[in-house]
Formats: sequence, C-alpha cells, structure tokens
Amino acid sequence: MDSIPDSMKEALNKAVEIIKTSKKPMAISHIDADGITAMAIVVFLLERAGHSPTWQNIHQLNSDTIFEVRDLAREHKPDLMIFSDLGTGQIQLIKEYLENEPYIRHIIILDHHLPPKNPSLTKGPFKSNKILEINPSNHDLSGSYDVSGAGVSFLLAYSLSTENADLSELAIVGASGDLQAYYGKGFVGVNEEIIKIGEYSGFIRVDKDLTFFGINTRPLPQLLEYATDPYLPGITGDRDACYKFYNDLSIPLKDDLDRWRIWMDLCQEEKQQIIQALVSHILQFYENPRIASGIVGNIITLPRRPERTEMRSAKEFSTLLNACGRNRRADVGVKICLGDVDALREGITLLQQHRANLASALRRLETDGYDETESMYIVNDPETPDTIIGIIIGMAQGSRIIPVDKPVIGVSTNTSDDGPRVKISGRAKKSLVKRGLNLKEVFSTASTLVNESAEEKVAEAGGHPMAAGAFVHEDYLDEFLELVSVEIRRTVK
Ligand SMILES: [Mn+2]
Repeated sequence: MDSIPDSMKEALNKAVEIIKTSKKPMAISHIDADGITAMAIVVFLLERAGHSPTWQNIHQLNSDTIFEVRDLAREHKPDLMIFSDLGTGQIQLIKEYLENEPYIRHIIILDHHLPPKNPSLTKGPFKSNKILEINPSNHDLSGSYDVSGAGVSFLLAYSLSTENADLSELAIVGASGDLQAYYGKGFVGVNEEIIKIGEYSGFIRVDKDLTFFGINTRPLPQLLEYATDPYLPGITGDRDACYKFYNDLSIPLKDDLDRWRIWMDLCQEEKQQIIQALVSHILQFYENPRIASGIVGNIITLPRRPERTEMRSAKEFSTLLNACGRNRRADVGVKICLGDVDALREGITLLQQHRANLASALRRLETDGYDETESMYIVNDPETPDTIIGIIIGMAQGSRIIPVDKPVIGVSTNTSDDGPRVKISGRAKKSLVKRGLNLKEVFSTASTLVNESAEEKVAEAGGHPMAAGAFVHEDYLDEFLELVSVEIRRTVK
C-alpha cells in the first residue's frame, strides 16, 4: 500500500493489535452507503477475527444520540467500540460520554470527515489512552478524494489480513456512494490502490461503458425511461418514446427466450449505435458538450456478484444502499452487504420506490415549472418528500430543466414527522461559489435573523457552500426566503 503514509500504517497496526486482543467488540456507523459499507467491512473483519460483534447504524452522532449509543453500550458492555464513517467531529462527545465507561478498554474511530473548524482544538490525530483515531486528513490525505469511511475500514481489514482483499468491493461501493470519483476524473490515491487490489484478486473490473443507472438491471426501455443523469428531454418519463428510440435503431428489445434485454446483453456494435444516437439527442438540448461525452465513462463492475442484480456495479450497489438508509433501514443495507438474500429483496423494493419518487418529482417539475426571483430559482412542490428535495433540485440544474445562473432553492412541506417545520434545500454551481456565494452561510445568516425577529428558534441551518439545507417553521417560511434572497444578492459579485 504505497499511498498510505507510515504514520497512518502505524495507527492501523495499533488498531490491528487492539482487535486481536479484544473479547467483545461493538460497531457504530453512519446510515449512508459509505457508512453502511464501512459497517459491513467492520463486521466482516471482526467476524473473520473470531468475534461476533453487535452493531448499530445511526443517522448522526450528536448530543442527543450519544446517550442512545451509551445506553446500547451499557446494555452490551463491549470492551471495544469501533466508530466508522463518523466520530472525528464528535471526539469530544465520545470522550465525555463513553471513554469513562469502565468496561470499555478501547475506542477506534475510522473516519474521513474533517473535524469542525474550532481553533481551541489542536489538529489531530487525537491523543488519548483509550481513543485511537484513524482519519486520512491527519496524514496529509484527502477524505474527499483519496479514501472514504468504507476505505479506511478496508485499510484496517487489509492490515489485519490480505485475505480480506474481497472487501475491496464494499470499499469502492462506499467511495462511489460518497462521490469520491466525482468531476469525471475517476478514482485517485488510496481509492485507486484499493481498486488495484480488487482487480488483482478478481473482485473488481473497470471498463469504459455507458454511465446510466441500471445497465446491469433495467430492461432497455426502462434504462432510458428512468434516465435522469442527464435527463433526456422527450425520452425520460415517456415509455413510448423509449420504444421508438430503439425501434428507429432496429435494436431488438427481447432475447430469444422472450426475456427483456439489458444493456449488458448488447453487443459492442449495438452499444455504439445507441451511444451515438443518445449523444446526438443530448446535443440538441444541452449547450455543454461535456454532458453528452459524460454518458460514457469508467464503470466499476463487481464480477463475482450475480449478473442482472444491483450488486453487479459499484454505482448501483451504492444507490441500493442509499435507498435503504434514506428509508431509515440502514440495517437492511448492512445485511445486504453481509449476503442476506431476504434483505436484498427488501432493499430492491425500497430502491424501486425511491427511483419512482425521483422520476415523478422531476416530471412534475417539468410540467408545473418553478418560480424565479431576482437572485434565485424556487421549487415549491408539496408532493416532493423532504428526503429527496435536495436530490431533485440538484438533478433539475444538472439536467438544465432549471438554469444554473442562479442558485436553486427547494421547499418541501412533505416532511416525515408532519410537524410545522418546512425543509429548505439549496444547490449552487461552483461558478457561483467562486463569485462569493456560500449557501451554508446564506442559510445560517437567514436563520439567525429570523430567529431574532421571532424571538425563538424557528429556523436551523447546515451544509456546505454548494449544497445546504435548513428547517424553518412554516409561519416564517416567506420571511426566511426573503432573507435568503437578500443574502444571495448581497454576497454574489
Ligand atoms: Mn462517508
């Protein structure tokens, strides 16, 4: 592992020793695809080292949930706790509420998130007798591109035994879920090395192919009907148009056994024909030629996984796991990774619902349109659930249903708790961030101002410059949006 600095190898070796001497480990992880795969890797490595760990995924680790984790620990009394895909930002909480539990001998944190900017905290790795933190950002590596939470967990598994090479599959599924190969550059750094380990041992294959979702699973018509990245105007959402598209190219939709063909059934010539037709279709609607060329890219296949299933490609696998997490069923996702067939069936149902929700929300947006103010676009669709409003507005700008010259703000009143709080999501392109926009700051400022005028907490915000979110009491929604609009105008140069 050439890409791992010695200081990180040292930390990994320490963790190996701890695991070997532990008697009763417990694992805690995040609920997205990276957290789910990180958890599965940790469970595998512990089981293969002779343990039978208890495990629990959590939405986030904060001053509320730390008590749930402590209760769980008090119930099972582990001598080792392993946190994956979270923990770095919550080290103080872990120290305060877990470190002093008498039965706990060690706490290992396998994270890749940056610690919060707080000048009173010294730069990691965190030093404590019980807590061992392993985080690429403590070793001059990037937690955004070099390695994900699942990747750090894999490094531990691989340090424990090179026979854990098969877990490279899950590591790269996690990295795909965290979009570590984003911006079309493919995987780099430690991720690239993990792929090499997987290729060498026959668990991973990288090919140039169509980047659409569903090349291993969807019948050809649905491959286009549900295409959202990019959205295909006149084809996405229109099954007849999809049939016509293939008919015009004389591509048979079924095989000799009358079974629907999928993309992976096509011969090279057929694939080329379709790709060319898609490229010319896309070029009619999108100005940026990179959107057309982006439909072909490096596809990561897991050749040992069953054909025609979501588990066959890293991208589909990670989406399947994300769908589990988004439906608050991260446990189903972990069980899928651990090889549970019933869980796979349940996960696929969750995924199908999720994709159907996305497609119908995009179609409503295309039909009903959106609002525009001087400084932003607003999508207010009472039917779109709060869990997907951020994805929807991101896709809408990605596919240019909504222009990208201003940020887009999504409003969802369809929240799971039916409370008075409305979910606000914001997305902005990098070019706007370069001109001074920081959506997280915009939402935070608007929250502070609206809280001050309400004289109580009616709004809360968080996120990043390009993607941020807020919860706002419905009575203050208009005031909040007005403040957001003003803030955007004030900060974008
Ligand atoms: Mn992660």
